[in-house]
Amino acid sequence: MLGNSSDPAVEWPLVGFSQQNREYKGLLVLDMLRRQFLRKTSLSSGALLLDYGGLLSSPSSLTSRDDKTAGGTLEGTVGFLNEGSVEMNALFGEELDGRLYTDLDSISEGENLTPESRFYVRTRASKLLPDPKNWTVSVRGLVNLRRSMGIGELRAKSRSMGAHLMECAGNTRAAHFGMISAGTWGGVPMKEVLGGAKLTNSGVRVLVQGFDRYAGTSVTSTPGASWIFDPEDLESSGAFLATELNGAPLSADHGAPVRLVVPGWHGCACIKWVDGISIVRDSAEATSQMLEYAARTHQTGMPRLAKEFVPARIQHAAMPVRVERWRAEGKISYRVVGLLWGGKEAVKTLGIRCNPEEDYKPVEKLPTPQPEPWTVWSHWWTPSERGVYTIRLAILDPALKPKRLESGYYARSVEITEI
Ligand SMILES: Nc1nc2c(c(=O)[nH]1)N[C@H]1C(S)=C(S)[C@@H](COP(=O)(O)O)O[C@H]1N2
Ligand SMILES: [Mo]
Repeated sequence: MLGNSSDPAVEWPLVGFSQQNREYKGLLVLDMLRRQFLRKTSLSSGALLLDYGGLLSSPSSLTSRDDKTAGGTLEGTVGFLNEGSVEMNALFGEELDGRLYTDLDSISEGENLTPESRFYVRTRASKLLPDPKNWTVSVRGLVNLRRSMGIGELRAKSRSMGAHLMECAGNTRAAHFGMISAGTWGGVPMKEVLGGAKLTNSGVRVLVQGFDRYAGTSVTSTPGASWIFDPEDLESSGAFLATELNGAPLSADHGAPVRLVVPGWHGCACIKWVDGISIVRDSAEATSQMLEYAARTHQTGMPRLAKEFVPARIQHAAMPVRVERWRAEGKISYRVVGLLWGGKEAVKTLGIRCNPEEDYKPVEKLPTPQPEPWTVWSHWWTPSERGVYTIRLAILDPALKPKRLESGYYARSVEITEI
């Protein structure tokens, strides 16, 4: 069974990281303070009050202070219910069962990158990984295109490929949906790696394979990561082989010395430790990695051939990442902060509802234009009674029908005990 539950080791962490100055000290401090605060208090009344507004007053800080936040005090956050108790922002496990889940709960407006150390990991580097010094990526197959690029050449040709997010198609509630992260990448466009060969409309496909032999046996995953692409999709997505993440060489767990990044596609297509590219027949069979991820990338059934796969693009999606409890003039109100990502088109209206009996209302604060690679939104909410609420987002633009979002996949519940 390939449902999301088969991948308990979901993925994870984001923290204040301003793209302009590559600093995230303010955020980390805030994060630490907040954590200490949450640990020391049960968030009950009489608890020490932490004034986020004051802490966040520097211009580079995350939370923009609108009228309510300026006059009020942030008392704490309300945790999401039924999401499992996995460790966040920390590497654990080994090889195919190794993970790091990005903690999204401290993300704030204007924050658009995940520090490398908190960028989610789904599969850690193999203990058998060969020495990167002698790494080569060979290109071979049907067309007359035998070439190979050494890691030295790839590094020398690497340049900025922009900011892109990555999300595991198996991103799950059990890991607080922490298998999503965003970073700036450096690398070499696939087009160049393929020697500029004209592959589109030539009846071939491109198989990208990574090193996938492990010392141990996995309990969660099938080894053998490779994906077969329509050359057209590689070109239109701007796919590249990456050697750098956030301005530093890739770490082993993120695919060093070189990995594929397919902007806008799910992580399962972004093969790590790339060691071979093959030009294969149009009728090539889907790889085991493609089959493992078929359901999670919205395929119809389990297609036998690679060409029967629809592109594993990330559709529009949105979720709450934090529910803050504020007090202003003795009154309590809540602020829901969340992410919007995926899809190509800008979203005109993002709808939110905190209760299945209600209609969706437009999210109050949705930045326009929506920044790349993801957007942080916020919405004030005053529940009328105590109880459990399920917060769900919807894209209200009629032309957009993202399957996963509409299925309720990213809905998250909280219990409100104070009103
Ligand atoms: N060689 C190899 N590449 C791989 C995988 C793998 O198991 N082996 N996992 C894929 C999956 S399912 C995801 S979500 C992304 C995760 O990349 P990250 O760990 O750098 O976040 O890598 C992809 N690339
Ligand atoms: Mo994944």
